[in-house]
Amino acid sequence: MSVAARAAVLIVAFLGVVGLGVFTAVYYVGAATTQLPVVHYTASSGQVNVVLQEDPQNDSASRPDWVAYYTQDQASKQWVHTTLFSVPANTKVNVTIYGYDGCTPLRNNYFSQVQGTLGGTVNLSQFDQHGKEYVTSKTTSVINSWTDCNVGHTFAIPELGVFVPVASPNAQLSADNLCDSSPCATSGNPYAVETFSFMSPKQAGTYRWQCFVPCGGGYLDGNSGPMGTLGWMMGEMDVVSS
Ligand SMILES: [Cu+2]
Repeated sequence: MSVAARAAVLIVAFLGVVGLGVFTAVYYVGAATTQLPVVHYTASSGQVNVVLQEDPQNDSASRPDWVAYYTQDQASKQWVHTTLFSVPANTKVNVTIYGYDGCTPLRNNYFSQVQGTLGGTVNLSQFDQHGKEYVTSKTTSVINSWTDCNVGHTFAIPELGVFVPVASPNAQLSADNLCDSSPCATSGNPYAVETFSFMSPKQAGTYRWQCFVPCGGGYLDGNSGPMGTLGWMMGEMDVVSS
C-alpha cells in the first residue's frame, strides 16, 4: 500500500473513532441530561420545603420499568418526573420524601445511619394500603435495612455530607401491595413518609444528589440504568443566591 493510501486509511479510521465518540456522548450522555424540567423552590421565613417521592416504576414512554424519583411543584402540587430542583442558598431546607417503592436491603448497611441532617435524625411514618398508620412520627437516627426490610432507596448529597436512608413499606406490603401506577398517590397504596432538614450551603452552585441503593434492576450489580441517569435515581440540587 502506498504511503498516501495508508494515510487515507488512517484518517478514515481516525474519523470513525471520533464519530463514534461524538455519537456516544450525544446519544447516551446528552440524551439523559436534556429536556428535564427544573422545579424551583422558594423560601418563606428562611425555610424552603422540598417534596419528593420514589416509585417502583414511572410514567415515561422510554423507561417505564425503571425506579424513579418525582419532584413536586411548589405551587401546583403536580408531580414532575425530574430530579432537578433549586433552593436558595443559606436556607433551612425541609425535605419530605414519600417512599412507595418496596424494600431492598442496603448493600452497605453503613447507609442505614442518618448523616448530615439537622439533629442527625429523620422523622418517619408508615401507612398500609388502607391508610392505616402502623408507624407514627418516629424520630430516629437509624433505619436499619438489615434487621427489617424497610429501606427503598437513599437520598444523599455527598458534597454536603447528607446521607439519608429512605423508608419503604414493610416487607409484606412490599411483596404484595405496592403502587403500580406513577406518580403514586397516598390513597390505596402503602407508603412511608420521611421528613428531615439540612442547611443549604452559603455557596451557590450545583450539588449532585444520588441514591446509594444499587437499584438498577437488570444492570450489572444494579449500578447502571436509573442509578446513573438524571431524572431517575440521580439528580442535581441547584443552590441559588438568595
Ligand atoms: Cu435507588
